[in-house]
Amino acid sequence: MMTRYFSAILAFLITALPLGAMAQDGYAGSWQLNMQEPVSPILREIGTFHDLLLWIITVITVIVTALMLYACFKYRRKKGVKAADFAHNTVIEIIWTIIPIVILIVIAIPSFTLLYFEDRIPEPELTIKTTGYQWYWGYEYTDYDDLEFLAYPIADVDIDESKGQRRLLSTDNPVVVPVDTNIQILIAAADVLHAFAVPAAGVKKDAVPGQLNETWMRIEKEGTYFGQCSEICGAGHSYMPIEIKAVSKEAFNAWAKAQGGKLKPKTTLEDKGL
Ligand SMILES: [Cu+2]
Repeated sequence: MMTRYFSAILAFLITALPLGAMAQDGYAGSWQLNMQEPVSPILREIGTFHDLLLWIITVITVIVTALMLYACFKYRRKKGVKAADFAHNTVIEIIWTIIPIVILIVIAIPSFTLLYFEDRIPEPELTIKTTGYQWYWGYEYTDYDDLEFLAYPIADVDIDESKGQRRLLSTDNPVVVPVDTNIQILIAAADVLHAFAVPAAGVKKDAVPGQLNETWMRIEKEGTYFGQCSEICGAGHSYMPIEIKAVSKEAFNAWAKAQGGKLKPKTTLEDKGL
């Protein structure tokens, strides 16, 4: 029974690992094991932190397994050998307290740095407010007058894969954003908890009714990036995808104009006499 279980895992790893290299841009490929290709600084930092943790956990697992195997064989019951009966060893107790503290500090410093890095961008160049509804997303480009829309998934029968559309991921109104721009994302919810998540940009934040959450992204590569609501929010939870189209700044301006979006005059504190 156990052998069959382990050979199933082994078979999965052998098949999955080479295929894992077939990662696609903007969405998870079949059998993909690792994270998506980063297109925003946040996901790159998350990847670096993930690799650090992977090293730490691998080294700990190897050392502990080796130690256990060694102890099992070396101190197994043998004829004529009397077991030692001491119970304490001050030196070893100090060592196994200090080492975990050091490991936790090594993890905590980059972890908190990353949390604050993801939290907000000091000088956003564009702001998009997104609102989660049961079951679709609404978007407002708050720097513009009258640039807001709702985005619903495209029905299975209407999906055209030749146009790059993907089932349960493509929407009728993709969120168009300019590349190389600091985009502040404000996240709200109108009814229940949702979560706004775009894996390729390393973005995932809860949408909470009565609260405005914030995160940011800076997409460095033109393309289409998909995400999904990531907080179980009811019967239609799997039908509220997020589709982001990153285009050049010129193409973005042309799109905003075509949508009827008029840029609001920027107001600074100085303009208000403060
Ligand atoms: Cu939702």
